[in-house]
Amino acid sequence: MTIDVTELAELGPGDRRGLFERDAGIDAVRADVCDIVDRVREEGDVAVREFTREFDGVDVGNLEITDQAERAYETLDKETLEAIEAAAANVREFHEAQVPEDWHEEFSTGRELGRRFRPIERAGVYVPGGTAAYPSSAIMGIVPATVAGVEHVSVVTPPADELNPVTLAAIHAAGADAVYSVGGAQGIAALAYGTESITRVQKIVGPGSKWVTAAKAEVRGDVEIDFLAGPSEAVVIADETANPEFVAAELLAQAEHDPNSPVVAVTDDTETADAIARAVDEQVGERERAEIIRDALANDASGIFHTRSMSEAILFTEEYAPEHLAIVADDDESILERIDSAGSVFLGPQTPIAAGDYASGTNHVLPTNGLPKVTGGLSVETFLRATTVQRLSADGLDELAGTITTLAEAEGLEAHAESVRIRTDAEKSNDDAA
Ligand code: HSO
Ligand code: ZN
Repeated sequence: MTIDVTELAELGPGDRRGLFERDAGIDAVRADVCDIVDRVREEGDVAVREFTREFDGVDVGNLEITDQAERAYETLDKETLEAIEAAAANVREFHEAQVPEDWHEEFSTGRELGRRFRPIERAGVYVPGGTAAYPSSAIMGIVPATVAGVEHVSVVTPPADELNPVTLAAIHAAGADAVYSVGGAQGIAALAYGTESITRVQKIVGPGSKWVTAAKAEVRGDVEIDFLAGPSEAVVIADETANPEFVAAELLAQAEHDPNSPVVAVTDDTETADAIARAVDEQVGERERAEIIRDALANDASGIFHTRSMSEAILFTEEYAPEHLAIVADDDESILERIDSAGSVFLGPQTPIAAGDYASGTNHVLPTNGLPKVTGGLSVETFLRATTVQRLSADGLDELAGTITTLAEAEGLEAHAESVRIRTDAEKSNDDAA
């Protein structure tokens, strides 16, 4: 069997750690990445070109390839172009529905408070290359930024002797303003600090290899980032109504991303567990990326687990906090009710995770490694900042004066207290004169 069924209750502490303490695997490359980032920061384009020669084996001419992306878009075959446009339209529609309205409200007499939302000015999107091409990630990173109203959206993507035309076309279709042929840690450093050819940005988003992720960790602080994401992961909660072949196909789909992609099925039904294991076994040999999938299935954080109850499966999932969660069970909504920690949830037998990966409209740039416990995925808000606004009337200030001056004096900040009193005293003498 490619993958065995494990009784969840019988897992030892070491196995549990393997499941729940996943990490982005960046520690091993951090020292090297630190050197790359420093050199790009100090030497700009020269260092970018040198690292590109060393790591990508490419002598880049112009780093900027914005025109090339436009040409790729114009010359792409009709079918692929229509798929890009259809996916981008759904992603745009879903993200437009997220745009928050500015608001203000009078909470008590003369105390008006509100929030307003404004886009950041310059965003950078990392579009991965590697063993698969990722035009979909271009859409997922760029579209929310444009919907938020970001004025300059720069993209970096790894160079190649022949750049992937679908990725380039998607970058253009999604609405990037500038595209640069630089990948890896050097791409992140260039966006973070700027070079002669690449303007620095205020926030960097998007998934990438462990070098990219380590570089994002390195530049964080000097520039905002979305979050540190590791390889794709999925948990499927199944009950006896689930089609085991569909469940197996879900596991294999996310497993093909990376040998370190953790994929899990958890079910309270013994027969379903066995049937999923058999289906995985049958399907894996038929997949083009079978080797990667086999490695992913052998991962410490992968498995097919049988639980004694659905509650046990739910508690497991909550602790796992997966990037993707598919719930294929009769009472999927009530199971969902009991789960707070997942990046993106897929309900019912006809909702493959691939729908969210490409085309339904939700974003596929999602937190992994348990990060769904503290953050959601990429959204319009990623590119907005909220400002609070307030106005008090004389009555409104009067109402608050005692509270403010008492606390200000408790802090030893007498001038703060005075900035209130100077107003309330003036009001009082006005009233007395009237
Ligand atoms: N599942 C990946 C996104 C992706 N899948 C891109 C296919 N292409 C990370 O959520
Ligand atoms: Zn995927």
